[in-house]
Amino acid sequence: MPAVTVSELPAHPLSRTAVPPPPDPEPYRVLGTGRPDPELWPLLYRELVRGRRYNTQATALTRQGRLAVYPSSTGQEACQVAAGLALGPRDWLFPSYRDTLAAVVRGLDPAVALTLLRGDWHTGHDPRVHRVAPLCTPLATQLPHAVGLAHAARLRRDDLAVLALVGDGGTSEGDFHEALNFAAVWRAPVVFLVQNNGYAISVPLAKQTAAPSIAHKAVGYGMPGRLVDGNDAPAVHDALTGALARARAGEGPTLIEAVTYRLDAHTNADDATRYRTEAEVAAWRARDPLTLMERELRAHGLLDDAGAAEAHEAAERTAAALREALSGDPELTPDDLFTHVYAEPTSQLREQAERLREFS
Ligand SMILES: Cc1ncc(C[n+]2csc(CCOP(=O)(O)OP(=O)(O)O)c2C)c(N)n1
Ligand SMILES: [Mg+2]
Repeated sequence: MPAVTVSELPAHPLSRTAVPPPPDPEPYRVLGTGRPDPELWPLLYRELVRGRRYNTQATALTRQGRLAVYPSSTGQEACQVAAGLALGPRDWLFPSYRDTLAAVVRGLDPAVALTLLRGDWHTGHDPRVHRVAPLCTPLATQLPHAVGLAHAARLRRDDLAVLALVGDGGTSEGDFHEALNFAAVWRAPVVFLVQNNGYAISVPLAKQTAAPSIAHKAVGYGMPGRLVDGNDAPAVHDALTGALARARAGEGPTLIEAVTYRLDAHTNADDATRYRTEAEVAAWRARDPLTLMERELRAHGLLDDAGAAEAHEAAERTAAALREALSGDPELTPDDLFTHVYAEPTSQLREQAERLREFS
């Protein structure tokens, strides 16, 4: 039999119709490009100010023993605020442990949003009412859940989009691959926002991936990849709004990489001076998302001292309400550890519950 070369064989059918465009060569920016939005920008600014205050207050509450742990999004507020505001009322948010602020901007009560981080076993809110999934600590596991919900919505012809948040470190998890692959094949209405803050605790991005950018990974899955300045709130908002509209229109998923920086340590339990220099932090502090937004608003005459003072007063009210809500000890029942594990507790669980009761 004559040898047949691979190119002579009938091609395997592929589901994609078009090769996705290459990702943005440089992070997409709106600030500094002379396109002010007098409605959106002041709103973004007020939420950025409130968000920063929320972060500092929650961190302070960990020092006072009122909160078990707080992974701060200080420095990443542009991503958080843009995520919370870009969603439509029917859309869903799937946050990670660092995305409390996005959930608050989406409408969750600021104190309720901290329920898990206070050490409770439940989220404190009903995900179906708020369309906010529980904050997810196991890295990237929120992504297949987000895709599942998005795919189910599409099958039901439910007109919504899902926004799933993940960190740069989370992109190395198998769940990231499975979620993006499934979403692209089935054109699930989902947007993946990677907040690339340069580190997974102490592990720098260079040790995480050899890809030219995280956005480039999109191409291999057959979806568009966007690279965005993650400290430019209008740019992140714009990229998200476009990708969510695309998802709702049945055009499939998008991967967005937002380049940002966590100005605080990984959590209150981490010492960031052990793995990054003061000079590096100072360089990013100079690109603080709040300062960038405020400078630009003032330059376009969209903010004056009175407006800034008003934003800070509103932020103080949020902080005061948070302090008040967390001023007492939560009422926790140790037995709750076992209550919802299985419909029928196993003999081992019953034994463990018994032992715990002896200690408490
Ligand atoms: C499956 C899993 N492995 C390891 C951890 C421990 N862990 C918690 S946060 C973290 C770093 C994650 O970094 P990144 O995804 O970049 O998010 P960031 O904390 O920077 O927002 C790790 C390894 C975890 N929570 N889940
Ligand atoms: Mg990170």
